[in-house]
Amino acid sequence: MKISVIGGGNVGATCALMIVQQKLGDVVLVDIVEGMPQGKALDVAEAAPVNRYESHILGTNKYEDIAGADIVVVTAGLPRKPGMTRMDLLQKNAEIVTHAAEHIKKLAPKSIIVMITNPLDVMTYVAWKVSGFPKQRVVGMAGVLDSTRYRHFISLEMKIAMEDIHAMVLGGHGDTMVPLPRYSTVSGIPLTQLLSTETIARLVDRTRKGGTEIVNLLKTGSAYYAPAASAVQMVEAIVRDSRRLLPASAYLEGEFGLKEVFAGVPVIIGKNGVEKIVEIELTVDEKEALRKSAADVSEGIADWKKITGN
Ligand code: TXD
Repeated sequence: MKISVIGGGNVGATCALMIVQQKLGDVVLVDIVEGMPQGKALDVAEAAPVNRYESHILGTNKYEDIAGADIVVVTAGLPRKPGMTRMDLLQKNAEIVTHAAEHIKKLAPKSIIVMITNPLDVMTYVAWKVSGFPKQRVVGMAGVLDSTRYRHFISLEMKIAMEDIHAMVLGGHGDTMVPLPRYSTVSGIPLTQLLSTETIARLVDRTRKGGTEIVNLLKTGSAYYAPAASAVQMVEAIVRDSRRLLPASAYLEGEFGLKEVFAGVPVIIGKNGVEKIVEIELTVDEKEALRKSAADVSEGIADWKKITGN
């Protein structure tokens, strides 16, 4: 397997490290900053004798090196800077993602794209549109991260092993994400039977603000260990064709009553990318929350179309 990671910043470099550590394939790490991806790749390679992985890792400034990749993880983008509006960030990152997607289309036409760059669901749409790939081969990572954060908070609250906790967080990646306590379980027991409504609401709120909590602590930059681990879990599901059922951003054509938008929904991930969207039953409130969340994404997509005339 050849796995390319576009963007060698915090998330990209951590993804590259985790991919080789988990022996998922050879990695090509691309960034526009001269020397940086080369340096990080060499650093990761130098840990191989101690960590015992044999995968090859190449750091490069040339997109040409992604040729023939099976999977491309896109983390390239700018973080929001002071004074920058959401629209400014959308425009800048859409340019970067467009540039990446054009190269992916040309150089790795059979690959599966795993998007990470924010605003996630809109950028996944941009990558899908620009690459012209079938919808199954473009998927965004957010739900796994939101769910793993939620699982961590449940585990802390209940003092129960994390591996017994499963959680489902749907919707767009952002303040309007939709955690589903009814579908979150501890060894099969619904969370709603184990915790009070108030406690669940508190954990949901912390999950919703999980990204901001880390940003406020770090002062510069945003989270990257859990985001990278989440992206690599999706990469693993593709590489091993393990058909994991995970929440991820997928293109919707009527599922959950939503159309022409990417949003976080339960999907089965395997060697073809999104093998299936699993339509689960939602209450009226949950449906409305998902609709609202997807409406935010649609607005972002409309903004991008306006800017680019697409
Ligand atoms: O849940 C999620 N999807 C997210 C998303 C969780 C965490 C981070 N999330 C977003 O991922 C974040 O808001 C950013 O949009 C991306 C990457 O985050 P990261 O923390 O890795 O940002 P960095 O460290 O600034 O790295 C971005 C790199 C940087 O090294 C740039 O030089 C590079 O992207 N970059 C490029 N690489 C290749 N090609 C082009 N055109 C390019 N432009 C910038």
